[in-house]
Amino acid sequence: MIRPFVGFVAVSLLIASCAKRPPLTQPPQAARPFTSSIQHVIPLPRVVEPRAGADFTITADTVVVVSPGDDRAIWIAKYLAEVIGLAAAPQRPPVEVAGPTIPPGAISLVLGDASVTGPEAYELVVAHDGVTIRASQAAGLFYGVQSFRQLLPAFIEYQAVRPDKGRPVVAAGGRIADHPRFGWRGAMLDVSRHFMPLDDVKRYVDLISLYKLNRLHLHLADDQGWRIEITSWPTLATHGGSTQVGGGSGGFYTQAQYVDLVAYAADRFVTIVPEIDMPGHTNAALASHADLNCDGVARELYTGVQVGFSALCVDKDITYTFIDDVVRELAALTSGPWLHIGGDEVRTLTSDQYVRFIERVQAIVESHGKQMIGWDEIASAALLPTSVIQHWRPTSTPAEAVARGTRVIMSIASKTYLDMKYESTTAIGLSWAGYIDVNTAYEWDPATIAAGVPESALLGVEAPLWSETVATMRDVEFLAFPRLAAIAEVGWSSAELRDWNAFKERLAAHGARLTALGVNFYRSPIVPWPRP
Ligand code: TNX
Repeated sequence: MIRPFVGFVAVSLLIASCAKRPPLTQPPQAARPFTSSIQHVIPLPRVVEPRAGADFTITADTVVVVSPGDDRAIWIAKYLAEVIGLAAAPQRPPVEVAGPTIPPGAISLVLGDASVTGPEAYELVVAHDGVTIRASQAAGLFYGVQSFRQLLPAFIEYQAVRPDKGRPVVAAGGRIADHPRFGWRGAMLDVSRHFMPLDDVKRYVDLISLYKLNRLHLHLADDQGWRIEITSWPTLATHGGSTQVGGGSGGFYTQAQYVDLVAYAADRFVTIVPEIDMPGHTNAALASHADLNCDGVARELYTGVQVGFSALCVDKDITYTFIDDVVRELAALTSGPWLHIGGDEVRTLTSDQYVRFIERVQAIVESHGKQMIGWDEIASAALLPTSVIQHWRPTSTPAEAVARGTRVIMSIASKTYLDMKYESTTAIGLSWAGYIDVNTAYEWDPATIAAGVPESALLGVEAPLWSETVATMRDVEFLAFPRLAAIAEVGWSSAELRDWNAFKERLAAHGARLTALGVNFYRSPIVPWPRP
């Protein structure tokens, strides 16, 4: 009787050790808390009121009840049931559409509660006899669920958790009332320097949505790779996407995959913001189509890490035919209102050529119904009120454009660049904008960091992850976590409530959840992680 079981275990271990990302195993059986403190939610909510004796225990009888008539609310209820998984019972909690009375002991999701104002606001009440999450709009309901998730024990996040361990699954009692400071809370992933398979990008969406981030900006084209299929110019992806930094085989997303990603992210209240960098950072396009070069000669594919050497031929008509085709196709595939055109680090054009180019591209983007975003260099052009600057250079400020009414996404490199090393000995990452340990990513304010860019000019914050040194999802996770949790709090939480010493305690408590999620995070020595 014992032998087949041993064999099964051995085979399971073998499978686990061969898989790219090993399936997560049972958590260690050492004492694990059966709940998480309501004081430890990240990003920090506006109001947190712990209530002693109000803990709620999930049992085999627990149901998730949701307001009728809204597909998104029902989807969120199912998402919550999936998060709870098999931690408390042999089956996931069933999802029921609410009737006139809520059964006692239910987790109840109430959508359309006008008393909870704001598109992303929610109220969460955990009591001994039931849980209620209320919001006026679906995004708020989703964020209420994400906060509730953090009140449950970290072990629910293990994929392999089974109910036969007899562990109670308890949500910490109390009340949270919450809404974000900024509407734009973003992460950027550079899939050009190193290509990231679709499933990795989806995992990133899952992880960022835990922290209530709501934008994923994808850097889809740069010198080293073109990563999105464009049916009217197919060679861009098949040739321009065929390599990456260091000479690997690269890759690209088909339009069907990209549409799937846009929908996957939208379910999690994350808007995909596609970027095609131009007129510089275009070697992959210049290598794919000879016509795009002023001399009519296709460039070689590039696998190094220099910047600033490439530019589209801005005086040729075909350049604008190309841009119109790319923008038209990408706009049609993208549900969100924004399209990012890069515009950074152009070193081979005159400023006149550059400005004329940006203004022409801006008109193309608008003609396809999208709003243009560009890196802060685009501030030298005449921008429409709908266009947005992404501010990244620590030594400059877009104050003049702000004075003319342009709005800004704050991505100042010295605070938000997730590709900077944590400290000098960090194995991967760059350091041109400095070392960024978790406290540096946390202790700054977006509304005072750049002269002449007040809170009223800010859409919000975004943390870019450039991938010159980032080859795998494990690398992505190592550089993003836990700094992205810090940036998420900068974007969501009220400035008056934020405090590094309190945050590092919450983050330390959060380590068990990252571990359970299988995240390869950096155990920064300045965070008091509990001893394993
Ligand atoms: C600057 S930030 C760049 C990128 C690099 C990054 C590396 C920006 C708009 N341009 O091309 O990948 O530095 O940190």
